[in-house]
Amino acid sequence: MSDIIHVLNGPNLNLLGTREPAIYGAATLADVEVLCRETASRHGLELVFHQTNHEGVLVDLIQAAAGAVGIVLNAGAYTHTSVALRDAIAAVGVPTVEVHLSNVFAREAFRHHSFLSPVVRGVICGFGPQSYALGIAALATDRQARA
Ligand code: CA2
Repeated sequence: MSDIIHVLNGPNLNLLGTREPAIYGAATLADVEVLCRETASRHGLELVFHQTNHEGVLVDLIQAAAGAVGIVLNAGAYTHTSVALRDAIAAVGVPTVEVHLSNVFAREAFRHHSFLSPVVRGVICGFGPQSYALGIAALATDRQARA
């Protein structure tokens, strides 16, 4: 196994910090990346960080994470629609934490269902950018427990 954690971001997350601050906060995706890099380095892990607006590219990125310590995935709206992402997570067999900035359960009913939750290691939502840091810490702790 490598020492790498992949943080993958789905559609529209490139807009973070520029619109809808009441829901998603003021931090930009670049700020989230800095937080993830600091958290990974504290746990002695390397970080790969990507954002894409395209479902198939997310499938490719999940497959490319084969052999990694884990994946922290904010699939954005694809969380609620994508069988392809669910199949990719199940197929690659890398422990994956589904993260959301917002508390999806306090929002519209269509955000309460995730196609991904049944095949991930765990879900963290509602803590803003800290959801990502908590996801990285959880994967690092899991890895220690396995060692
Ligand atoms: O809370 C989350 O992290 C979400 O994954 C964000 C998705 C949403 O569809 C999920 O239900 C919950 C939306 C990401 C869109 O991000 C924006 C950021 C700034 C401005 C507009 C959209």
